[in-house]
Amino acid sequence: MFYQDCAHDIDTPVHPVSAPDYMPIGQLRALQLHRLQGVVRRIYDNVPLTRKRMDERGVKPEHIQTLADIALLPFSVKSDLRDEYPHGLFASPMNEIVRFHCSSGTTGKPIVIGNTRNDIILWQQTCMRALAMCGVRSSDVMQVTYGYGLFTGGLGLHYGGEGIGCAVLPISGGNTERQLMMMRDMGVTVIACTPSYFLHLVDEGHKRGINFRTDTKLKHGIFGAEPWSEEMRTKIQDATGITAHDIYGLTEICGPGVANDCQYHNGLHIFEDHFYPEIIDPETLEPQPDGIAGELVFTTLTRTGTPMLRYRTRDISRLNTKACECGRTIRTFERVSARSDDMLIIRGVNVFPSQIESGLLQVDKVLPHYMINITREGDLDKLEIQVEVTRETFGDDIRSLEILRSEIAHSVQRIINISASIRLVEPNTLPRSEGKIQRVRDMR
Ligand code: DLL
Repeated sequence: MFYQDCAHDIDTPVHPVSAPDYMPIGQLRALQLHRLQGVVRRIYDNVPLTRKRMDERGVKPEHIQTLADIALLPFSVKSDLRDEYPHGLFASPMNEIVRFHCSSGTTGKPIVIGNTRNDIILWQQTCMRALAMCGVRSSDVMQVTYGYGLFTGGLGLHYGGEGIGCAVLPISGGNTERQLMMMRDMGVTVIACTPSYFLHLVDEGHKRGINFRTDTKLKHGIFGAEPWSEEMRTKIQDATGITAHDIYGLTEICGPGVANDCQYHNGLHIFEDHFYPEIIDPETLEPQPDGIAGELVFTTLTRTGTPMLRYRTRDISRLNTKACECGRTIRTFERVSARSDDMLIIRGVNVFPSQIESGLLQVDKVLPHYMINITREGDLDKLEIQVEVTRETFGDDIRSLEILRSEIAHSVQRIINISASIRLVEPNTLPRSEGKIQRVRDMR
C-alpha cells in the first residue's frame, strides 16, 4: 500500500492512512472489544503461562463481554518474557514468524519478540500513521538514524517511511561526520533519531559552520526511544527551525508507532485500535481513571506473533481527558518522562545496572564494588563507571593499569553495546550500605 499521490498537507485533516485516527468513538470501542475478545482467545489457546494465570483466576475468554472486563485479565511483565525465553509467549507457530526483534533484559539474555507477516504489515501501518501525523509526505527524504537490527527503531521507521512513499536513507546510528554530509547532500527533510543524538549532530554541525535553517532542508524530527522534555523540544526547534515530534513505543508492543504527537503537541495519540491503553497504580495495580498519573499498560489487540495482555511498561504517564484540536478521536497520554523501575536509558539504549555488573565482574582483579555515574556533556549522555580493583593492581606500572581499564571497558561494552569510561579506584573507596545499595548516580 503506497500513498505517493497524497497531496495533503499537515492542516488537511485526513491523510489516507490516518482514517482510523478519526473513527467515531462508538465504532472504535466496538472494534476494540471485538479485537480484545479475539486476542484473549488466541493467547488462551496458545500461551500456556497466560492460560494458567487465567485459569487460576477463574477467567475464561468468554468472560470478556465489555472493555471494562479487561481488568479481569492477568498482567504481563518483562520478566515473563525472560522466564519464557526465547519463544514461550509466542502465540503463532514458528512457520508463521517472519522476523524477531529483541530488547535487553535484566540478565545477559535479551527478550525476544516474534512477528508474523501480519504483525509486520500492521506495524508498518501504525508507523505510517505516526509519520503522517508529523506531516511526513511522499515528497520527503527521511534519514533514519535509529539503529537497524534487533532494535526496533531503524526498521520500524524505515518501513513506515517507505510505506508513506518517501525516500528513506537507512544510515543507522553513529558516524556524525557522514550523517551531516549526507543530510546536506541528499536534501534530507526528515530525520528520525533519538533527541539526544540529534542535539549532538546539531552541536557538531554548528562547530563546522552549518546553519541548519539555510544549509539543510530539514523540516521534521521524529524523536523518541528515550525520555525528553518540552524544554528540549524548544531547544531543538530554536536551534534548527524544524518541528520536533515525539514518537513512543517499546519492543514488547511492536517498537515505535504505538503513539505519536500531532502538530498541536497535546500529548501522544495512541493508535488504540491496535494498542489498548490503561493506566494503573503501580503499587495496588488498580486501573486509574483518565487524568490520573500511573503506569502505562498496553494490550495488543491485533498482534499474532507475540501478543501481549495488559503489558506493564513501567513508564509513568496519564491519559488526557481533553480531546485534541486536531480532531482525532484516539486518546492521548502525557509524554513519558519517568519509569517506575531502574532501567537506565543511556544514549537511547536500555541498560540495566546488573548488565554492567556482569560485564565488570567477568574481568579478573575487579572487586564487586562499583558506582555508575551518568552525566550529560553538551547534549550527549556520558557513562562513567568507578570500580574497585585489587590493591596489588595499583603496584603495577601505568601501562598495565591502562590495559586493565581497557579490558574492563570492552567487557562492559560487549554486554551493553555502548562505551563507558572506566575509573579504577582503590578497595574500600566507594560507599557501602547496610540496606539497599545505591549504585547509580544519574546526574542528567
Ligand atoms: O525504544 C522503541 C522506539 C524506537 C521508540 C524508536 C521510539 C523511537 P525499547 O528499546 O524497547 O523500544 O525501549 C522502550 O523506551 O518503555 C520508554 O521507557 C522509552 N521510550 C521510548 N519512546 C519514548 C518516548 C524503543 N518518546 C522504552 N519518550 C519505553 C520517553 C520513551 N520514553
